[in-house]
Amino acid sequence: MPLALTSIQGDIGFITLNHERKKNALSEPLVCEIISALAAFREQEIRVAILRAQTGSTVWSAGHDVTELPDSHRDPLEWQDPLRLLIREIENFPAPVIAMIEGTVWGGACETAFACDLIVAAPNATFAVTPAKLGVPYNVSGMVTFLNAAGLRIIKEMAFTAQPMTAEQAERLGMINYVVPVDELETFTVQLARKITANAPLSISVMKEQLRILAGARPMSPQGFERIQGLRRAVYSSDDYQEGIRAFKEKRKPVYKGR
Ligand code: KGA
Repeated sequence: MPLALTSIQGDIGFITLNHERKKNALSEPLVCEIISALAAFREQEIRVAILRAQTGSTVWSAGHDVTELPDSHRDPLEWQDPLRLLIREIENFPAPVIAMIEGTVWGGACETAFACDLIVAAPNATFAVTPAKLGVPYNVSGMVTFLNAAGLRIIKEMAFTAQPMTAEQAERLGMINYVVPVDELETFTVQLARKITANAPLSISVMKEQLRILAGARPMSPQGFERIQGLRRAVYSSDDYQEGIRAFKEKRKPVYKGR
C-alpha cells in the first residue's frame, strides 16, 4: 500500500500521508514517496500542492522516524537525511505548498509544516518542537525554519519545553494562517488554493523563491558555523543522545544526565 496517496483536482495536487499505523512518521520510504509525488506535480504543472493526512487523523505526523536516527556519533540530521531532503523539496517546489493539518504535529513534522508556504489547521491540531525531548541537536537550517515561523521567544519556549502548542495559540501568534472547523477544513483549503491558482504562476513562483532566499539569508561566519557543528557533535556523541533514542525504542521516559 502506498505510504503517500496523490490525487489531482484541476491544477491543485493533493498528497495524503497514509501510514496511520506508524502515525505518518517521516521514514525514508514515506519521504521518498512524498518527494516523488512533488516531482510528478512539477511535471504536471500543478499550481498548488496540498500536504495532508487522512480525514479524521488524530496525528498529522509523528515527525522523524526515530528508529532511523543513528544511535550515536553520527549527525542525525545531516544534509542527505530524509527530513532534510523533504524540507528542501517543499521549499524548492516552484508553486505554493499548503499544509492542511488535522491532528498533532511533532518535531520534524512541525518543521515540515512550517516549511510549507501556508498552513490551515483544524482546532485539534497541535504543534510541538521536540528535539529536547529526544536529546537531538537540531541542525542549523532546521533552526532557521523554526525561527522564520514565529518570534524568537515563542520558538525558544517551544524548543526548550517541547510542549505541544494548540492551533488556536499558533494562529494567534501568526505561526499558522487559519484555524477552521474540521468539517470545513478541506473545502476551505481548496478555496484558498483556488485564490492562488487564479493568479499568475510565474509571479508566484519567483516571489516564493525570493522569499526563500531572503528568509534564509542569515549572516554567519565560517568560524560560527564550525563552532555550532562542534557543539552539535558533542551532543550527538553524548550519553544523553543515546539515552533519548534508546528510551523511545524501549517506550519509556528518558533519564538525562547532561553529559
Ligand atoms: N518514529 C518512529 N515510530 C513512531 C514514531 C516516530 N516518530 N511515532 C510513533 N511511532 C510508532 C510507535 O512506536 C508505534 O509503533 C506506532 O507508531 C504507533 O504509535 O506499533 P509500534 O511498532 O509500537 P503509538 O505511540 O502507539 O500511537 P499513539 O499512542 O496514538 O501516540 C501517538 C503519538 C504521536 C503521541 C506517539 O506515537 C508519539 O509520541 N510519537 C513520537 C512523537 C515525537 O516525539 N516525535 C518527534 C520525532 O523526532 C523528530 O522529529 C526530531 C528529529 N526531533 O525532534 O529532533
